Amino acid sequence: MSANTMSRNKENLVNMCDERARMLQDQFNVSMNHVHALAILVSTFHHGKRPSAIDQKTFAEYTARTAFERPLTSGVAYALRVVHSERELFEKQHGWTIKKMETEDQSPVRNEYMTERLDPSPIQDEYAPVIFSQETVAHIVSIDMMSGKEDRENILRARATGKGVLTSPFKLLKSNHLGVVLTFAVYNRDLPSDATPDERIKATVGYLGASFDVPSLVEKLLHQLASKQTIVVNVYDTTNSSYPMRMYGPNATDTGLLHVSHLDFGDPLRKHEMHCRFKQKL
Ligand code: WA2
Repeated sequence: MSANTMSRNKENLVNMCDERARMLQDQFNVSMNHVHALAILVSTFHHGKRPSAIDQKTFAEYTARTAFERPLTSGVAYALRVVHSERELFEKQHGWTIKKMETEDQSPVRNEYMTERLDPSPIQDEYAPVIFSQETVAHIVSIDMMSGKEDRENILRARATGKGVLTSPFKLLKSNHLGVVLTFAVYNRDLPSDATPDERIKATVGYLGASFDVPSLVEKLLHQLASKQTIVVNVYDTTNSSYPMRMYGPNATDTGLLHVSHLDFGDPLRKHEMHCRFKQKL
């Protein structure tokens, strides 16, 4: 192969990869902005009105009709902050008990009655039971999101920072592949941007979260583009550079030329990259 052809191939790979990375990042950013707007909606119409103007039915209808605004998400939900002293009254008012999240190894084959068969959450200082959900993630209603490691870390970081935060990739409930969860805290008042973490934690009333089913949604996005036959795309969480986690794409096969495009999903604590290769050795 001439040096000329090789540099043309390299240039092609760089362009295709950067274009895909930019598309994915843009769609992620758009989705994130709309999840943020949902957090403000809940703050305004659930916590800001007496009686609340939002119930499960309203939330389900509104989130279904605006799903097109959050192209990479598989569902959104709202978890309320409940301290232990309020648990009994909360459970009586809702007519269900706060459930513990089940990890994969504890989970036999589940059906639509899943949450009714989950164990009640053991006693904790506070809980984050899901009270509203988009229909697509109805299976998480009544589950204490603080009882799942990744969700809990997200909740604690979201409320202390006031920013949208991301988990590392993990297997979402009732899903067969890896995804990530995005969380925004909801506060009981409009906090100034320089509020301290302590002020934020005290003012927290709940958590608006979205799940990103990465493999199926990235697949859908890349499918809209030509050249699927030409290049292999992988997406990695490279937060821990010694242990990159593959979020999307096949187990990498080495076909020579590789290009890495940077991805920014808006959470400075997490690092992501897109890796592109030619399918055939050129
Ligand atoms: N949403 C959907 N599937 C999940 C999940 C989740 N978390 N966690 C595990 N599988 C209500 O941050 C608050 C959503 C959590 C928000």
